[in-house]
Amino acid sequence: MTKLELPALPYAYDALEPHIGAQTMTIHHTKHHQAYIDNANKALEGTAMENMSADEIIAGLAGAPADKKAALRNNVGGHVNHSLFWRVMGPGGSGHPSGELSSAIDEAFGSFDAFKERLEDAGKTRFGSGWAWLVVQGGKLAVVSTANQDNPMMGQELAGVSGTPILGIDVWEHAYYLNYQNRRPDYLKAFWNVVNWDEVASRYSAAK
Ligand code: MN3
Repeated sequence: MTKLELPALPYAYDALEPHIGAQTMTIHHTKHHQAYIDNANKALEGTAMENMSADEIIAGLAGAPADKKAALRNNVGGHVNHSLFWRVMGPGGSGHPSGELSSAIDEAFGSFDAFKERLEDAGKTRFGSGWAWLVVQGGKLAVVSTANQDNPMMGQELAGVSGTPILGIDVWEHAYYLNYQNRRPDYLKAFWNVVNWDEVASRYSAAK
């Protein structure tokens, strides 16, 4: 059977300072993400989904056993979401997209600044816990948000939105509380300092 495993963080825990602190990154990666993985592996045990990839599992939740569906949705969702989140961040980013991703953002949203405002709004207006996403939908870019650990790849019926995420912002309090307390908008503004645009661009090329 396949077991889901915690992916190594591609940079040091303090690499995103001062925007996201080392303590937040350490707890988020080794405790929160690990807990999703442990619970996902428990829920997968003995099911026909054991040998599927995490992406396949969340895209195929409709076919999951009824008594496992909620656990798989929350925990494989949490694993997929955080696996993307660590990769689309990094130290020393350029601060802005380039090439065909930059043109696609201008085309979809009018300008890079207008896009940033849209994604920040999606994060601010997500009540409670969830994610703000930049997704590719039918070859075009869109901004959406999901509740809890839902992912646009789960599809319209479950997640309320669809698409392939290429950038995601975790707006659960555990992602920002130690640095920003209740000030989610400040965290969202600071997030732009840690985006790895090369990674987002390569995900865009693969998804479009
Ligand atoms: Mn999280």
